[in-house]
Amino acid sequence: MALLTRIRGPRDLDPLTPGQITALAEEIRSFLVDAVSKTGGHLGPNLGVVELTIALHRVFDSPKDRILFDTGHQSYVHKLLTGRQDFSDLRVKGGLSGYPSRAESDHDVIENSHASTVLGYADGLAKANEIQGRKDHHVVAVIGDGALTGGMAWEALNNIAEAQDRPLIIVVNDNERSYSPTIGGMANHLATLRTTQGYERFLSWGKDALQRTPVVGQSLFETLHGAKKGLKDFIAPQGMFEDLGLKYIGPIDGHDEQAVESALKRAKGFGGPVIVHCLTQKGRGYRAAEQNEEDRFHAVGVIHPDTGLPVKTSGQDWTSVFGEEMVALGRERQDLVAITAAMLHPVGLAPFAKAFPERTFDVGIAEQHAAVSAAGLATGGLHPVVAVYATFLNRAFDQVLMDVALHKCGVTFVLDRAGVTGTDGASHNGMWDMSILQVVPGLRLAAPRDADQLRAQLREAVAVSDAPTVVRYSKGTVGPAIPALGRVGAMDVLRESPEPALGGVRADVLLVSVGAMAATCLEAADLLAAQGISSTVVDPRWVKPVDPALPALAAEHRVVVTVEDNGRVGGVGATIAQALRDAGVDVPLRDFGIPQEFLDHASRAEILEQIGLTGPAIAERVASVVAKQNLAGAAVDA
Ligand SMILES: Cc1ncc(C[n+]2csc(CCOP(=O)(O)OP(=O)(O)O)c2C)c(N)n1
Repeated sequence: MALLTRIRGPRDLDPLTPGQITALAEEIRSFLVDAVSKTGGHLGPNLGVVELTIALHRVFDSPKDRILFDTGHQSYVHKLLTGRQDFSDLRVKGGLSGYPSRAESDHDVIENSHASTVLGYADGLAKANEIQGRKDHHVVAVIGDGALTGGMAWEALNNIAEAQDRPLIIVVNDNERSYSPTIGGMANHLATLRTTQGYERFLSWGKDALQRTPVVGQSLFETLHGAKKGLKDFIAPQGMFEDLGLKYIGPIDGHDEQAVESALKRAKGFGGPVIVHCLTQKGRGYRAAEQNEEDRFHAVGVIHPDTGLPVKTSGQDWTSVFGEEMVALGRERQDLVAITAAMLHPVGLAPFAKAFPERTFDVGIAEQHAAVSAAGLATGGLHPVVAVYATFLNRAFDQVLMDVALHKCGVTFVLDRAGVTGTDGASHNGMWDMSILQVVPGLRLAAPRDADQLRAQLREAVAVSDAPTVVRYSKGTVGPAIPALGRVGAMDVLRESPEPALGGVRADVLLVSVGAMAATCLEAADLLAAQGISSTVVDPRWVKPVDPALPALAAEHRVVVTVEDNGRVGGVGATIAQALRDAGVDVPLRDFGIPQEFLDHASRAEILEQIGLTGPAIAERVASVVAKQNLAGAAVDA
């Protein structure tokens, strides 16, 4: 790493010769493979942007010039060139974040890591430069072809194009893939066709692909086809961008550093909005990644660097339980369709897509569209299952509310990675869904505690045809099955306590466990029992609406405790507290959940420990509440 270790900041790149730059790129690639194979992380995307990032930092002067990365998973090379070369604790508590992080460096500007926002930020920053007279400051936004499928990117382009003399450089990092090949991404298709295909092939590709795919779709095909433009306009991508009012430079070989540099220099001098279209290869230079069909090692766990194979295999995960059950359901019900927002494999829909390709829709990184399109599918007589990561449903809140719920559409949303996910940091924790969805009239929300419940509740969810249903579960391996001992109302009883005498107390504590917190609640109950405190543990299964039997059951206990892997504000605990008040049940309630904070990256276990969502921490706090109750009771008796 003779060259890399000499790069302490971007300006150290300036004196390098072309030969040294090639050598540096090679060093960076072997550094990335070595480091990321030990920690896990976004290997493929970063291997693809090595030359591009070097060129960006040679041509622009960060942090004076703002270099922004959409999503931010491709910022490892940027980190290496801006003084951060200790990757030993990447994504580990206290170590480097897996995304840009403003706490880490002045060179990092945005860290939201939800896709397709970078052009919006860039628009705002460029306007700020203009208003404040910073003529020599540049704004450069790097966006992937995948992120370009998101509607927000196009809303921003529409605005950016309006100011012809406001400088803003958009670098399209076109590797033709999101995780899987980008579907409907016009930049990559048009670029491919510009270099390799002719007009006739474009037309036949257009008929075949555009009519069925998102973003570009039928109407764009017709516009292109029907507009009677010249051949050049059909096959040259600048037509489309320049029609929008954006200068287009490209396509550039994104692995030819010199070529990228010279394109960026032209763009820098242009003085208005300009697109630099770079063609790159995800996983470049690492065979295992280049050959990986599924996602080119978009994100890996710990792997053997020589083979790319995972170091450890874990038990069955929630995602695959869902994936298998979807195939079974698909066989039983012809009306079942599946929607993914560019994450077919990560959300477990690949087996369904294989079995029922005509009933699977990849809509691009377009969660809002996924929800509205699902409303349309439901209105048309089908039952859509929209599978997304919990945190990304945030973006489609209004569509869930107004388009699905208001229209009483039978759509099932399956939220993977709900709750604390940890290593991806604040933006990826799925801690919002059970709060924002509480406000949606008619919506029913299930939080399965184990694989059996996931299968059962998915079936119950897709049976609802007149309202949105949601099934949410955690990241990673499913724990062992936790059988129900009985039922109260529709709630599973996981730990029983004796039937009370009329008006009497059943047990000291009623623990209401949400989803995967069941094992934690049972552990807390055991620890409380060891201190002579009795408890009942129930799993409501469907946490919205509140089970009508819950207030009466609560009234048979001295303290009610709710435990959820979701933000405390407006979550299940808060909703149950309201239901108890409405029913006139005044039993004290303590709600355990995630504090409403942006949590720094760390493992799930470390975060749960830190926020007190463990059996011992819950037992300790509940014991002190019970002790206070005892004291209060004793005072009343005296
Ligand atoms: C709103 C939102 N939905 C989904 C994701 C998950 N996601 C992260 S990266 C990615 C693919 C990005 O593809 P592209 O922009 O082309 O970047 P590349 O990884 O190919 O460089 C997706 C779907 C996200 N970050 N944000």
